[in-house]
Amino acid sequence: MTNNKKIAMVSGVTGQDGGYLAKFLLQKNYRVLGLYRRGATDTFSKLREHGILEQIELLDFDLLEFSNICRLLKNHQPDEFYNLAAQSFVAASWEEPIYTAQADGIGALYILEAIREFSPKTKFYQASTSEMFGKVQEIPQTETTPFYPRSPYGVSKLMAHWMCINYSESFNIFACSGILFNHESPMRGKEFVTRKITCHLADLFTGKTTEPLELGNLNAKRDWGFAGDYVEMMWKMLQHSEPDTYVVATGKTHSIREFVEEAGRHCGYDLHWEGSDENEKGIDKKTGKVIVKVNPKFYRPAEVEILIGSPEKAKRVLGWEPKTDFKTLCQMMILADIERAK
Ligand code: G4F
Repeated sequence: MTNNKKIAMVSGVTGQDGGYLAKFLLQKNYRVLGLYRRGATDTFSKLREHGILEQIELLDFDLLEFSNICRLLKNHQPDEFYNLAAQSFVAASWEEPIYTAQADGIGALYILEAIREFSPKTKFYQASTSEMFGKVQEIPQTETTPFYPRSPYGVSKLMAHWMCINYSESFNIFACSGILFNHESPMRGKEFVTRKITCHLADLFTGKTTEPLELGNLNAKRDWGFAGDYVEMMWKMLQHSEPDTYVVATGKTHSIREFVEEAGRHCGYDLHWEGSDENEKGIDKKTGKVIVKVNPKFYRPAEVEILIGSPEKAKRVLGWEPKTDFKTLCQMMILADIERAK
């Protein structure tokens, strides 16, 4: 019975996390209202690939349009609102700092205000990020680690994170913040480093290109998990008795270099590294071919050198654990891109 179904609103439904979360919620028998920004490129391809496009009710949404957000909350009174919409590419946030602050900081505040005014029973999930830890103050990072964001993106997300806590304490709104560490999948956008790597290696492997893969900082380390595992935590947070903040991570960290090596293995490459800094190259031992080279164009004005999160609270309080390890994730992504390249 449609009427008895819980209603979930998912902003950013056309993105990587939006697709996995919408699929998860449909399996839980929710009515999913998918909010998307008209004119976004590549709009519905991920939802189509998940096979759920027809099951989602799509609604126009813009993080910068307060009147639109108010109307949506007023008209639909959702049980749950998952705010996954954002300018999510860290590197772009130095080029578009003001837009990033408006979308990622003020946008979340608009939703909280609309909830406060028109739909106070709506439970709210905010997609916070390990980028808020930036220049990390302790290892591993937990819910109590002090923040030190290193990009306009990280600073903007930190504003939204604190607004969540503030609205929860001030107005009794059920607002949770999930501090998600990097999470990837075959649906990841190609601007992010993991998918950039697997797409390019798949093109090399299938002969679609002969050009080496160009990357920036190979030494940065990330705690990479699988997006499909992480969306379950978003939902679990909103089912708990109290709103709270949770780190969502695997507790393991790997460098960009290691990701390239691991994905490369599935293409038959055995990489060794020559040179240093911008002269470094990843060369296939068998053929002598240059597979990877560094291009300083991809360096960032301020780098987050290492991220590693502790999922201890997520396990202790909500019984959640990541299921997919680093090697399985690399394999899943490279095999999917080889298939697509063929
Ligand atoms: O894949 P990335 O672009 O992800 P980043 O910056 O860590 O951000 C992602 O994770 C955050 C959670 O921590 C999210 F909040 C955020 O929305 C996004 O999903 O870059 C990862 C690392 C960086 O250190 C970067 O400098 O890879 C390094 N890198 C090296 N070469 C590169 C490249 N990154 C990209 N995108 N492209 C390169 O060529």
